[in-house]
Order: sequence, then C-alpha cells, then structure tokens
Amino acid sequence: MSGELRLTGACPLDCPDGCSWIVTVQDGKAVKLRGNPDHPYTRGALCVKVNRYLEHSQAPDRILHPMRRTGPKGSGQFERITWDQALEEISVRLRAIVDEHGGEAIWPYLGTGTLGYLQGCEGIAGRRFWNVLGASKHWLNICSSAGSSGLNRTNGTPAGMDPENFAQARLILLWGTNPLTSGHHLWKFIQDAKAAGAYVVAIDPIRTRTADQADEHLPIRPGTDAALALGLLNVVLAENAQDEEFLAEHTEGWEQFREEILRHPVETVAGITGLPAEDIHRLGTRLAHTRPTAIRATQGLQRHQGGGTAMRTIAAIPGVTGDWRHPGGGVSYSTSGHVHLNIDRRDDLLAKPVRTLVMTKLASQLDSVKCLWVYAANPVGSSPDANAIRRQLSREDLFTVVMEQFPTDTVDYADIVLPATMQTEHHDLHAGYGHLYLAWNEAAVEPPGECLSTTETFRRLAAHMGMTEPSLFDSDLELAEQLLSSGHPSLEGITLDRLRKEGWVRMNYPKPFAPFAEGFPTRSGRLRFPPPDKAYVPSHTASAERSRYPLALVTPAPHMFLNTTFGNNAELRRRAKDPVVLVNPADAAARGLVSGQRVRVHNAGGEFLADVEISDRVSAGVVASPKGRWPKLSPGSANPNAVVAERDGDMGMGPGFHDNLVELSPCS
Ligand SMILES: Nc1nc2c(c(=O)[nH]1)N[C@H]1C(S)=C(S)[C@@H](COP(=O)(O)OP(=O)(O)OC[C@H]3O[C@@H](n4cnc5c(=O)[nH]c(N)nc54)[C@H](O)[C@@H]3O)O[C@H]1N2
Ligand SMILES: Nc1nc2c(c(=O)[nH]1)N[C@H]1C(S)=C(S)[C@@H](COP(=O)(O)OP(=O)(O)OC[C@H]3O[C@@H](n4cnc5c(=O)[nH]c(N)nc54)[C@H](O)[C@@H]3O)O[C@H]1N2
Ligand code: SF4
Ligand SMILES: [Mo]
Repeated sequence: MSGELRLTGACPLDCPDGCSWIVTVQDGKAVKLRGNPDHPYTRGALCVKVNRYLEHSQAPDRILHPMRRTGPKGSGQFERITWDQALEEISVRLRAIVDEHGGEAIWPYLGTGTLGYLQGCEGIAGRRFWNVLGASKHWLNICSSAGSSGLNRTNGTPAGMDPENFAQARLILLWGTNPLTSGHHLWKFIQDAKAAGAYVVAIDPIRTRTADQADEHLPIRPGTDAALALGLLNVVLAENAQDEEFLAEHTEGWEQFREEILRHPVETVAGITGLPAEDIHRLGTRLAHTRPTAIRATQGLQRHQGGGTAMRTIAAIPGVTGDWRHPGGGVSYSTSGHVHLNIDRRDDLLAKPVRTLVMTKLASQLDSVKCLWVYAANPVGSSPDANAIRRQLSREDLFTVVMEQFPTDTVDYADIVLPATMQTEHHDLHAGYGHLYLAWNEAAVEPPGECLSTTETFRRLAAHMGMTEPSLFDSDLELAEQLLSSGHPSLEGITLDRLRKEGWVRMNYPKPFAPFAEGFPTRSGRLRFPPPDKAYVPSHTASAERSRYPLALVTPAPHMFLNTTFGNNAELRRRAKDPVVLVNPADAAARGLVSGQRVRVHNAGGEFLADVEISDRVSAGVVASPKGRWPKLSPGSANPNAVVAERDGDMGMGPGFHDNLVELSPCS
C-alpha cells in the first residue's frame, strides 16, 4: 500500500460522545488521528485523552504477543508463546473444566474497554462461542444499571431527550453529571442555550469544572437527590404550576405521588440534603415557571444505595411540569434505549439454560468459577472490593485468560495473556450513548505484532477446538450486517454500505425530537409516578457505619483517564499529577492535616494513599478522589476501589462507587 489514505472511524471508549474521527494513513502507517469536523454532535473535536490515542496505540508497553505465566499469580512474569501454543493450552484447559465442572464454571467477564458492537460491549461474537461451550452468562451492570432501572420504572425506557435539544432549553439542571470532564461535546449545546438566556444549575457534592461554568452550584449531600426532587416539586405545587392536562392525559399514580410531594416541604428537604432552604425554594420557583426545563442526570448520580430510586424520582419531574411536550424539555441519561440494533445473543446455541454472573460481584461470585476470561475489562483497577478480587485471582485452581492491549494489574494475574487490537486496527460498529448517530469504524492499519481482534480471536479458538456451528465463523462485515437488520423504523435505509461510505448516519428520529410528547413506552402508555415511600432511599453514607468512618468518599471520573484506560500513558499521568483526595478545610483541621500531606484513605475493606488537597470544592463530611489510576502505578499499589465495598444498590444491583464511608489518617 502506498500513498495517503483518509479513513473514517469512531472513538471506542466508554463515553457518551461517541466521537467520529478521521485517520490519515501513509504507506500503511497511521500518522494522524483527528476529530471529524462533519459530525453534527462532535464537530471535529476529540478530547485531551483521545488526542493521544494514536501515540498510545504505538506505545512501547503495548502487548504484542501471546504470553504464558512463569511467576506467581500477581507477579506479572510471563514468557512469550505462539498463538498455536496459546490456543492449544486454552482448548485443553477449557475442555477439562467443562468435563469436570460443567460449562457454567467458565465466567466470560466482559467490560467496557470498547463500546463497539462487534469487539466489545454487547459481546455478540464471543457470546456465540460461550453458548456452544455452555459458559455462564455475564451481566455488565457496573456502570449504569441502577439508573436505567429507575428510568424504566418511570418512563418504560432509560432513553429520553436528544441531547442536541439542550440548545432549546431555558433552564438546565446538570444533576450528578460532570460533562466538561465526562463528555464535553454537550457543552456546545448548553452554550447555545445560555446565549439564548438559559439558566444553568449544577447539582453536585463537588464544585467540579462544570459547576464552575454553571450559573449556580448546589453542593448537595451525596445520595439525597430524590429528596431534593420531591422538595422542588413541592414548590412547583405551591406555585400551582403543575401541568394538569399533561398529568391527566399522560401519567398514572399522580394522586399518591402528590401526597408524597406534600410530605416533603422545603425545610424538611433542606435538612436531608444539607442545602439552604432558600436555595431550594428559589430553584423550585424557577422550575415552576421555566419551560422547557432540561435535566441532564448521568451515571454519577446513581452510584449510590438509593441510586435507582433517585433516577426514578427525578424522572417524575417533567411528568409534573409537562416538559416532555417540548423538544428542549425532559430528562437525558443515556440515548442507548433509542438504539434498536438486532442484538441477538443466540441463546438457541445453549444446550441448556445457564446462570448469570454479575460483573460487580466478581469478588464474591468467583468461588464457583474455574475459568475467568477477562476481555475489555480491568477488574483489579475498576471493580468493587479490589483486595478481595486479588485474593480470588490468586487462587491456584483458577485458570485466568486476559485479552488485553496493555499490561494492567489484571493482566498480572493471568495464566495466559492474548494480545488485543486497538481501534485503528479492527472494524467496528458504534452508537454513542449521548447522541442519535451510528458510526462505522473502518480498520485503518494492520495490527502490530500478533494482535488479534476479539471477533478473530473467538473465530480462531472455535476452529482450534473443532467447533462446527457455522455462525461462529461469521466475518466482521456479516456480523455488522446482522446488527443493522432489526427492521426497526429508526434504522430504515441505514445499510452497512452507506455507513462505510458516509462514516456516520443519524438514526431516523425527527430533529428536534420530543420522544414522549404523545405518550410513554410503558404498558399503559403513561408515565408512572413512583409509589409513595419508594420515592427516596437513603445512601450507605447515612448508615450507622458513619460513627467509625465519618467521611463520605466520592470517586468521580478523572479528566485525564477514561476509567483505567490511559492510566499508563506517561504524558496523561504527568498532567494528572499524583493522586489527591479533596478535603474540606474543617475536616482537615479536625485531623491536623495540611495540603500536600500523604494520607491513608481507609475503611474495613482496605486503603489507598493520596495527597491531601484542602479545598472548599467539597463540603465538610465529603471527600473526593477520582477513579481510573492503575494500582501498580499508584503509591501503595492501590486505587480507590480498595475501599469500595461490593454492595448492591436498590436497583439493578447498582454499585456504590460514590457511596463509601472512610477515615483519613496520616501516613507514618
Ligand atoms: N474523562 C473521563 N470521561 C469519562 C469517564 C472517565 O473515566 N474519564 N468515564 C466514562 C464513563 S464509564 C461514564 S459511566 C461516564 C460517567 O459520567 P458522569 O456521570 O459525569 O460521572 P461521574 O464523574 O461518576 O459523576 C458525575 C458527578 O456526579 C457527582 N455525584 C456523586 N454522587 C452524587 C450524588 O449523590 N448526587 C449528585 N447530585 N451528584 C453526585 C460527582 O461528584 C461527579 O462530579 O463518564 C464517561 N466519561
Ligand atoms: N471507584 C470507582 N470505580 C469505578 C467507577 C467509579 O465511578 N468509581 N466507575 C465504573 C464505571 S462507570 C465503569 S464503566 C467501569 C469500567 O471498568 P472496566 O470495564 O473494567 O474498564 P477499564 O478499567 O477502562 O478497563 C478496560 C480495559 O479494556 C482494554 N481494552 C480496550 N479495548 C479493548 C479491546 O478492543 N479488546 C480488549 N480485549 N481489551 C480492550 C483496555 O486496555 C483496558 O485495560 O469502572 C467502574 N469503576
Ligand atoms: S473519550 Fe469521549 S470525548 Fe474523547 S474522543 Fe472518545 S468519545 Fe470523544
Ligand atoms: Mo461507565
């Protein structure tokens, strides 16, 4: 191949924005990767992380060959082996495990390293292989399941507003979300709204960089958002601003929910949320009289014991105000419920029904597992109860395979490591979860070394094991065509040929889009208000454990990393500086801590080390330290997940990543 080529692709990372990008290839080598200026949502900009994607894909620590463990588990000592040796060893071990313990002793642990519909995310390709073997199913609940269930209960779907329509809103609530870090392309639409006079309020226990740019910041006590929603609605009722027509035509359960709202006057809610009563009253009054009001509530909000309920109750707000009538009104969480691809996990290939194992419960559910197969995930860095996970991964009777691009802490526990491709090296089909466009990612270059894509790895393994089911060998393009063939009207006219030619295509939704103006996808067609006494569930940080561990720890998205992806990138690590924990001046004074001092952040589950940053960005009683650090590249070889307990939230077994109790002590 000679000369210059420009190929359209898409960012694979777990980020709502799903950016479209263009790769320039010269003589078979990718030399430039830039945002695609033609994409209506992402408009040519990538982000501080992915601007380095190409450099990262060519980094010296990239895993390029299959490897076999030579040292103790956790040591990260390996020898290079051939693909044939790797496939043979894996085949023998898998067969033996299935014979002795049954297929369910295999746990295919798929994470969010890529959101591609072929290489990751829904895992359709691997799933066929696992079904033929009879392996356990895997529930990827680590990120958004609580909020999705909450929204489902109210609206019948987790899907909501088209984020582009934030430009039409006149009041914007950024509720438990930090878009300037975790998906910054929304901001242009917020700026358009601001230019037209919109008022923007950030509701967040941390004064984030997003809160800095808002007109107002409400530093809510973590886990009390449902109570705030009830308090705001209390003011709406006092102002007699409820939309009676919308309530009558499009909702159910209003009489009882109204009673619940009346049980939450502003003064009561001020006591629960720690917010001044006059601030709640002022925002309630704005909400009562500003149409349309757009609420952006994302995953941060629901990483709590009562996170599902919080989302369920916040989703009730536009049911009362009638905001769903307008394209710039309603709630936006994730747009993935608007994506109607044909995701067929091929249960027909299973000889008998199998159990489902839960991503957030790796530490406690691994007991009955003999083979853990990790792909696009880094559980030692990202899943709850890291110390218990390490103990489990050290088990000699556990056969662990990790498909990876980089030598993560999880790789260190693998028996066999398989080298995985990165986005410029494989085909994939994408849909952002913060907009309504599909994108095609065309492989731009040959994989380096002996890296293989997820789909190709499973095709080769199936062949090596002598499997004959034809669909195990479908090509990437065939898989993509199957995905696009759901027949859903939102995909009519969207073919693989067209996607490959145009790079991205908007699904068939009107622009502007008011998804529930005519009704909701519930059985009755109506929005369902939460039943009384189920409208607010307190968080773990309100529990009795608070007497021993008095500080509520929030672990939000880092600006320089994406989960643990990029956690090994030298330049991004340099910019992220050493790990810090934000501490309010009162809490620092009470413990005699000074800025820059290294502390142990600890509870019964474990500890991690961080440098104190005394700051009024957090209220007294709240501390914050971002997720995403590689433990082995952190002081004390631990990150915040050492103190995150494996504990099920109220819905979807949602994890409590922002719902931890800790104490800070000086490092001796
Ligand atoms: N740069 C970067 N971008 C990312 C990611 C990343 O790691 N880095 N992660 C990606 C992923 S996987 C996801 S799921 C999304 C998540 O995107 P976000 O939802 O924005 O993620 P978080 O940072 O977890 O939480 C957002 C905010 O919620 C606040 N918060 C915590 N608890 C509460 C609460 O009880 N009430 C309220 N009102 N606010 C609360 C936090 O302080 C935080 O500022 O971002 C994606 N984008
Ligand atoms: N404390 C705390 N912990 C959290 C959170 C939090 O808010 N606080 N947030 C949680 C959230 S929202 C999420 S989504 C999870 C994410 O947790 P995980 O799903 O485990 O994601 P990552 O930690 O980014 O690890 C993904 C790995 O996949 C690899 N990878 C990328 N692409 C591919 C590919 O194509 N093939 C293969 N084989 N590998 C690939 C990357 O190199 C990376 O090591 O973390 C959760 N952990
Ligand atoms: S991480 Fe998000 S903002 Fe950055 S390039 Fe990927 S999709 Fe775009
Ligand atoms: Mo996530």
